[in-house]
Amino acid sequence: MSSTPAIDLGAYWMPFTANRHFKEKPRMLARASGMYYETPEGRKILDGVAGLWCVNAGHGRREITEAVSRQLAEMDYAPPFQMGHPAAFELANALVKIAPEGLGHVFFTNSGSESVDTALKIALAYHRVKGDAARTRLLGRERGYHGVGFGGISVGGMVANRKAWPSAMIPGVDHLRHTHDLARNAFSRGIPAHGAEFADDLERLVALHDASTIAAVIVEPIAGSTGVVLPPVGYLKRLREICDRHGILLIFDEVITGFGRTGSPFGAQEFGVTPDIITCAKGLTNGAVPMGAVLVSNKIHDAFMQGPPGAIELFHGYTYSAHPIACVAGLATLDIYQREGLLTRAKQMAPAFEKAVHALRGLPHVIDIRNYGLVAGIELEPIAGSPGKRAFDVYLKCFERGLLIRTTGDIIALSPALIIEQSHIDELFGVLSQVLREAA
Ligand code: PXG
Ligand code: PLP
Repeated sequence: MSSTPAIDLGAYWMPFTANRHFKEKPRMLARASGMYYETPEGRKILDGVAGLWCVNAGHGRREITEAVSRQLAEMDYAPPFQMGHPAAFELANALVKIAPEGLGHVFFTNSGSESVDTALKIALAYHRVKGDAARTRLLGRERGYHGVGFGGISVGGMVANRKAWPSAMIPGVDHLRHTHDLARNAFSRGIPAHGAEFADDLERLVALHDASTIAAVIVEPIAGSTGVVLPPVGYLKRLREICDRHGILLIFDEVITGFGRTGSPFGAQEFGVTPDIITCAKGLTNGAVPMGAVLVSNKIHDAFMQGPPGAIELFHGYTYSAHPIACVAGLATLDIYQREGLLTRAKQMAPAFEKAVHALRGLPHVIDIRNYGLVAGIELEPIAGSPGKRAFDVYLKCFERGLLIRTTGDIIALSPALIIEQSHIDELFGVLSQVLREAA
């Protein structure tokens, strides 16, 4: 058990963190294995959120480590523009195999944010190559999170991520209303019954802007970051129908719902709705190496392949697109998912997880509990005048007692690794219910 050597915490500007508060009393992690983190002092922390919704196969997977070290020794880097390396093609093929039918092509990025920017750019360019260049509007949804690029914050619907940059928003964006409806759907188990009609908000925007100006709609099948907002029964199907009626592309942002979180490889399959584009990241490499991907329909891809031979079809890409280290990490990860049946394991574990999370009903300040697959949201009544404080205090107390959760506003989000066993469920909800019981 080594203790932390004194580190100067000044230089590192931490992302999405209360830097000054953190640096007064830092929470450090040093090691990870399976369902647990360990602090530098050797304290075990049960990981209730798969890192940050990404370590779906659990921590410290040897197969990934070995694939990465092998690849580093063999070839550290290869330029992705006008050059290829085998693992890039292999990973694209492996992804297409688990993707919904018809999404036959893959563009690689390094994060969810880059996947979103890429997807939005492909959608705009698609209409242009089709001779429909007036379709320039992008539609997002209130309470959507699509990363932090300028494209992502523009279609995103979280005020804190938008308010500092009003003039930097990309033009022509509008938003559907969100689907959170506590009055009708509180304490739903699985998909909530009410709210398919929220999809008709797309018809309102079509009536306002005219379909001929709208390129694409982007939504998360389940909104994760804003506190686990589930799609009501029939909602996603209705969105798909309205998009089809008006020639609008449908993009599912599956950065969180991808790779087994819902009980299917992608939310698209779980909810029986096929979008034109899927963005993903996180679980693609089990969080071990940064990587994102954009899965694109054959229809869209093929439209780009009509130009003069020898011409570059899409002027877009990153220095680290299809980085060899990320590609082999992705291949090793998909292999683990397949071998261990993890892409559908959430279905098996969901009943026990659901039972445990709904047992928190009735604890102080709990105003809603919702769940699907291996994700759950627990909404607390905010303290008047201090939004977010109640949940953050729960977060701090849980960490002290050996449990890592995630909070957003006054909502607790849980998204454990898909390898979770009943004993971890018992431990997780044992700590959480105790902390909630003590909550002020
Ligand atoms: N889209 C969705 C749906 C996401 O959940 C991104 C895009 C951006 O991915 P990158 O890799 O650029 O972060 C995400 C990321 C949280 C939390 O608090 C969630 C995310 C990121 C950070 C925090 O729940 N999701
Ligand atoms: N800025 C400069 C000056 C660059 O040369 C590049 C890439 O060559 C970038 C930004 C983009 O970096 P990346 O491809 O890693 O996104």
